Amino acid sequence: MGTVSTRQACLNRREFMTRVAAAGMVAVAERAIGQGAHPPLLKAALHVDENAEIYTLPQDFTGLSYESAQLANPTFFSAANTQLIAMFRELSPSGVLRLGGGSSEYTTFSEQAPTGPPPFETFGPDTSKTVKKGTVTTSLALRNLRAFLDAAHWTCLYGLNLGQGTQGNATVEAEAVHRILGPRLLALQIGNEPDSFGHLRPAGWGPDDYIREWTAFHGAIVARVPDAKFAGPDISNKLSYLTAFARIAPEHPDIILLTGHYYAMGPAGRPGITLDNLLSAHPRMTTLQWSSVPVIEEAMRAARLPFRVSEENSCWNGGMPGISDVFASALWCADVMLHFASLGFCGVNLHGGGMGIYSPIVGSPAAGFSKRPEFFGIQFAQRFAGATLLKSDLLCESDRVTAYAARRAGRGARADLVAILNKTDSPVEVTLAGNLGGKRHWKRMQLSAHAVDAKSGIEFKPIAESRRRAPLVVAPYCAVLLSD
Ligand code: BDP
Repeated sequence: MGTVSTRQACLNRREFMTRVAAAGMVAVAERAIGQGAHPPLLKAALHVDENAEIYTLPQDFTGLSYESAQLANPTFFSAANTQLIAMFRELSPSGVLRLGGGSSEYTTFSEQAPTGPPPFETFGPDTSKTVKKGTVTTSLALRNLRAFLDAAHWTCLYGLNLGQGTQGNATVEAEAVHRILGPRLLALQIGNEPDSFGHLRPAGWGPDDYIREWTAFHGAIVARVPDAKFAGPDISNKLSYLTAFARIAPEHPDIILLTGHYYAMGPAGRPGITLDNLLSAHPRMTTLQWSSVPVIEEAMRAARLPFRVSEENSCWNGGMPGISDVFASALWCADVMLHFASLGFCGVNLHGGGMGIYSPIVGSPAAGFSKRPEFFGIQFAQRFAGATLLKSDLLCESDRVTAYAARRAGRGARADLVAILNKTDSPVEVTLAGNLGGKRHWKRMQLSAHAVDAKSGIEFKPIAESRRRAPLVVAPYCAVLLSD
């Protein structure tokens, strides 16, 4: 992993001119700053270095995350749930479904289906108030899950219960999951957020204790399922657990992936959980911090493994109404997914389910499903799956304007995919410098809504090409995708 090289610079006008001059983009600067600029119009200049590749996103970059408890209703993830399968496929032709979350510490596995109807039809994001006791996963649920994944062409990152489960039960479950999901199983995870086991373990329990427990579960599972593959540690925020896990990874070639969670803000209800914070360059994070990135990069190096954000969303404790379920969350989601890709992270799973406030898809088989704003943000970022991000410099007066450029496979040497995200309330005029500019004709798609706090009417769709050589203006609270 190299250092982060997609740079978004926040500059005042004078710094902007200096940087632009240093970058040999004086002509661009003259046009961008221009005569008679109106104060509300932000100016930006994008330069892409087509010789500097950052990272190629894998085809399974996009993912969703659901609570393990959802498996207690075996008809939810099943071939009969055709509407949900179609929505998964609209998001990605080959995504990753992660099952885990807080409820995974309360489920047990049984070959025998419990008598009576399932305890619920759907199970949304776990919060401290969720009743989650006694959920049972059966072989029937796993067979239905396999059919669901086959129909969606997705794979599964499957969480086992380390928090409160027994080694014996996890081993039986792992064997069934491995056998039934077959090639649809990407990896098993042992435990959800072990760094937050405070309520489940004695005081002083730490990373070494976690590694000891993990190693015991792992040993028992591979004794029964020698081909099993593993991911972890699925941490909430304490990096010492990631570092400890990365340290033992080389001893276990069956560990194929490092994982951790990210929530931009939280808990829901706390002061400071605002639209403004969500759209800021670096939302005040309560989980992984931006300063965590070097530690994650070091873990990737030590383990020689990729890192996936296996669970993420805008605000933990179930999400914040008016923030996690409005258009701003779509802009945030598209931006953070591409930002994580630019760090070389191999995928992102947006958490949700049920009627979850931050869930990209809500609903149930009986009532039908609908798309929430983040759905469209994911679709925006998904356009980069399989593409190679290139080093890009965006010079702009606001750090809430971001840009990513990539080259898609088999389409020549030039950057042919450019995203510009405007998370401000001003229009931004963007000058495409160097090879990006000139006479090239870009097809344009737009992620937009009638208002930043809109709950419906969110669109990600092609828009008519503007007049040739007209300046590229990205509307307030809007993201544009150019492809040629
Ligand atoms: C995470 C848990 C997940 C919750 C989420 C939240 O893994 O189960 O749904 O927090 O609080 O820590 O929204």
